[in-house]
Amino acid sequence: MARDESGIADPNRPIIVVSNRLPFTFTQTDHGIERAPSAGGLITALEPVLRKRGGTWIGWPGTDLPEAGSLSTRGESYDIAPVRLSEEEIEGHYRGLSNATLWPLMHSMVDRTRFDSHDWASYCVVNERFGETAAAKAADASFIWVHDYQLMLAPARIRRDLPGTVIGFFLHIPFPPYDVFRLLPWDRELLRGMLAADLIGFHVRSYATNFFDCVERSLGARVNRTDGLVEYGDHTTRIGAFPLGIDFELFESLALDDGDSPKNSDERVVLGIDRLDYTKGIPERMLAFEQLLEMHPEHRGKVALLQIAVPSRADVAEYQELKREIEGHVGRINGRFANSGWSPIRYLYRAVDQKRLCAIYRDSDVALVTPLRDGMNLVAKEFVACQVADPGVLVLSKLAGAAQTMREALLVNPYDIDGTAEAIHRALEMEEAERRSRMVALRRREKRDDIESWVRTFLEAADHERAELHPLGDSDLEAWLGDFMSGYRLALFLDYDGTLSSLRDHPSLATLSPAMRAALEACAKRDDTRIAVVSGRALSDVTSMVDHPGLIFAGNHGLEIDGSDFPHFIHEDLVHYRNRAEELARSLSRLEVDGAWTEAKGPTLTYHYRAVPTQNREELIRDAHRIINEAGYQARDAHHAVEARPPIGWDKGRAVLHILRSLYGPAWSEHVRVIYVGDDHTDEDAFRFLAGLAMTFRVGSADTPTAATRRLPNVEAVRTLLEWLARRRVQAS
Ligand code: ADQ
Repeated sequence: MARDESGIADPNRPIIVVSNRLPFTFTQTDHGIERAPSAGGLITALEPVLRKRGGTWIGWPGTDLPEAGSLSTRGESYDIAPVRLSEEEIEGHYRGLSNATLWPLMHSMVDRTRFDSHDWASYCVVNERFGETAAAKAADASFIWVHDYQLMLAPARIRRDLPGTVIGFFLHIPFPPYDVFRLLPWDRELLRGMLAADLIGFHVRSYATNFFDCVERSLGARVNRTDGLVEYGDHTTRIGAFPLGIDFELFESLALDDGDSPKNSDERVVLGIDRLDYTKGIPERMLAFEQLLEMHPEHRGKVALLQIAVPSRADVAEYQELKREIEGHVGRINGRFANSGWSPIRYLYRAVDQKRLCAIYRDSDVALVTPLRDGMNLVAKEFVACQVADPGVLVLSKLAGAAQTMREALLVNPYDIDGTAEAIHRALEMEEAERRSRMVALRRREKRDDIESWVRTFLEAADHERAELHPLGDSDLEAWLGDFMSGYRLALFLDYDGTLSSLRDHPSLATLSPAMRAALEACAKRDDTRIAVVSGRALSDVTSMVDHPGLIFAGNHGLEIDGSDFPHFIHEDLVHYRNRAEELARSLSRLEVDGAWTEAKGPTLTYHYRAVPTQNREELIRDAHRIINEAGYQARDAHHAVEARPPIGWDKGRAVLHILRSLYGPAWSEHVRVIYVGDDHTDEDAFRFLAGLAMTFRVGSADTPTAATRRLPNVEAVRTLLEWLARRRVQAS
């Protein structure tokens, strides 16, 4: 159902765009700050949208300007909000992680990919800044649209400040298969960063499919591929394919203008236009053209390859090397075939203005768009829009996103040099009737699916109630746990607060719901199942809250354990720390202001500040940490609380191991399957300890990382899990 009050898709509504680059590159000159349009597909696509609708574009101005903070829009119908980056950040975030890691990896060019943890640190800092700036500049906006691979963590940062704002994310480059994406040491972080958005768009379905595989297999998220939904923790994200289009009418009208023609007399032109980038397959294209002249000498003297490459990332060594390689091919091929009146390759290393570009598209006989991998590729679409007279032929790489829809093009494998040469030959020989039929179909589609239609479709998809996946059900649990548990007994470990009971203002209010109690009892009745409740509460407290005789209870994060048929355990340092905790409680009592209070739990204690007004919390939390640390305890943050724990290397992980060994002996892992469910970071000790040994679930929000195998959205999902476990077939005793 559309959200009336947000009206995100309203064409008169300004939009907020966040992308790495602003649409203009600014440079400091002797005459002040000068600006030039930025190059590249993202800008070509979005600039006209902002120009028509108005709004704000948040991005890096392309250089570190002393006055960058005061850049004005100067005559544009939208605002510009610059994000400043230091030279070191440009190196780490932009040249490093964005362009030396993500760019090649996302294009499945693994051998070119560099992994450097300093770059990653810089990427995190810069994404933090972009997110912070966007949240501040667009605090009142109902919708923020983040773009591309340089900002994959930004949605999560914006979400922290603006929990209710609709966040969209669009990836302009491919999303690679799971086996490639997981090579990245920070794959999970990036996936989590993106999943904070409400809507994630890719160019084509296969990228969305790869994304589903990654979030499912690397994060353990729950997915519904048919409806395009991913549930991770308590947040659900819509996923969709939104093939980007161009401003068809603009390109068509520029082509209809009488512009300069690149033609020399009746020479036929095969055209290549690209940013100078190794993904675009420019050397391979030249080799294919050379092969054409080799295999079909009738084209010699009659056909030329016009290659126009716009400089890109020219300060990066790899791009300089590519430039030299291309120049080498041009020299060699021209040297080999040229005669006094004809050169086979004309090569221009520069940007061309849009009007001239359109005339070149219009007057070319063949467009050779042969990237080795490309998210979409707008050049193919621009060429089609400009075929207003005698239509040319589009030869298009199968490995460009554009090939998924532009099926009337001659599709080629750019790595197959002979095959591409044959396709060029076929294009040059194609009869007018066939050329026309193919071009009519291509043009009709691009005219219909133009940039406006793309924006509208994306915004309409964003303009929905927050998505929700169907509740966790038997089929999910069967898929996750069926094989894992089959034939084994079960040891089930459950945290209490936030896992078995919802979090409340005061611990005494967090009681078990009747349905949860019934599910727990049904599991506890089974001969093949042992259940331990592992809590930060004092042992007596958690025992009385659950009040079930058949269970094992671990209190104080496992310092004290007791239960039916279980040898009572008390950690050897417990008495010592029980005495010291009284002293600590006295020191903390002076922080018991504004409703804050200290819960004494024997050897540990918890300082609760849930009732304290938000603006007064920071200082109290800092002081609580200090006092706890000075008393020789470890301070750890919990849900609206700071916990003080004895520094004795004992935690929920150790407690779980102790219980498993006591119940099943040292070879416990051969006899029993283990499931652990918890909701806060004290459970992370158990998740880490059990990694690879058990199925672990973290309950609740996904705003912090977890070592758990999977997440569950809420306490209701925990109940569903227990009900499923209670129903499963009885295993050997
Ligand atoms: P790019 O890799 O930049 O974009 P592409 O989609 O082809 O690739 O866009 C290039 C743009 O630059 C086109 O609009 C083209 O007209 C322009 N251009 C190229 N050479 C030029 C020249 N010499 N002079 C002037 N203009 C020139 C990224 C992804 C793509 C995706 C786009 C949009 O890599 O796969 O299609 O974003 O999402």
